[in-house]
Amino acid sequence: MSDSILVLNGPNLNLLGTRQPEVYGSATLADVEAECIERGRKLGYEIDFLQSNSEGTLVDWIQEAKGRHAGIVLNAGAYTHTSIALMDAIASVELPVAEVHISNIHQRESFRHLSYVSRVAVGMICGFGTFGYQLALEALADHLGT
Ligand code: CA2
Repeated sequence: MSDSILVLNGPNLNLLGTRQPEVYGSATLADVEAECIERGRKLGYEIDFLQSNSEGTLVDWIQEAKGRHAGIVLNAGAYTHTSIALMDAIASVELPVAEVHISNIHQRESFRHLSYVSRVAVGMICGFGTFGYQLALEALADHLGT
């Protein structure tokens, strides 16, 4: 069993902390990465933290996670609501995925209410700001039995 968790971020999340703080808060993605590394250390997991704006790159990284990581924390950004390709990649990789969203997607526009990722994730956390990444790591570590 690998002792590392992949934290994967989708499109536009590189902009965290620079715009729309009323929706996404003021923490930058680098801040979130540092918090994940620290939380992972406490839980006994190394953290690989990645972001891409490209759907294909995210699919590649999910496929490559097999054998390298014990599980994935995934904020797929807007691809959450559109990407059958990401859903299929998760379904085929046979690793537990904890879905996370900074905002409460169910309080927002109706097009954000559908998540293809939720169909194949173990569970989903949303609405707790960037602290949701810590909650997702805790939940995934518990799921993995540590
Ligand atoms: O709430 C979330 O975490 C989302 O996954 C964020 C996505 C959005 O499309 C999903 O519906 C919900 C958008 C990420 C964009 O991130 C930005 C951060 C700061 C400034 C601009 C965009």
